Amino acid sequence: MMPYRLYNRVGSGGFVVEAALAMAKTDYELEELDSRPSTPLPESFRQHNPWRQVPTLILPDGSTMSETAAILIHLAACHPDRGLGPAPGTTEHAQFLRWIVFANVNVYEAILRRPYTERYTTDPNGLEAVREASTLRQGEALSVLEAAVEPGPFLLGANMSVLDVYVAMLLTWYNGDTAFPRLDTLKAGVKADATVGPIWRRHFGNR
Ligand SMILES: N[C@@H](CCC(=O)N[C@@H](CS)C(=O)NCC(=O)O)C(=O)O
Repeated sequence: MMPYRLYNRVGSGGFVVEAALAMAKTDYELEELDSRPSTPLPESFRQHNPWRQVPTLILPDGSTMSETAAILIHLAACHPDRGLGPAPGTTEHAQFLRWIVFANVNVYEAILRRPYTERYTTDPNGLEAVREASTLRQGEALSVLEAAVEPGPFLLGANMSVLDVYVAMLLTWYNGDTAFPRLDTLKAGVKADATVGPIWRRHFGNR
């Protein structure tokens, strides 16, 4: 079996997949693309992912996975004793799935409308309005996650899972001015984690 191979670039969404691989204590290799966050990837990247996005993960059997939420759920299932997420079939797992998908389709997607605005309108005069709506929608979705941190400090309670690492990353990218004190506490817990903290700092510094 080959090690996992993760295609990403520093400061991009593959951070959370790298963190999950480290939490799984499994072998992995990083393929870091020479590309700035918030810009399209080189056309040649389509050979790895037809949607031309990172994270893209090559599994030990040589098959390819993309889509952050799917990758996180898969890694948690493959490494059940490493604390990536709760056991399938439990109430906690239902919430784990719920919030990972929510973060992906509502928060991550809203964030993307800002750097990639031209994908969301054909009106050259409408770009700024799309960006403003993006920030509002990010805030609305993060408010739902903020309320879901109950009793905390993490989304599923006392134990940090890859869901929290994902939400902390998305919170860091939020560019609005709404305060999310519970999510700030969650993020502080993620950054303080002995395994995830160093990876965080390599991607996001002190943010
Ligand atoms: N739905 C995808 C979104 C991934 C995504 O948007 N990745 C960004 C980097 S954070 C990217 O590859 N952007 C280049 C592009 O979309 O052209 C996921 O959840 O993994």
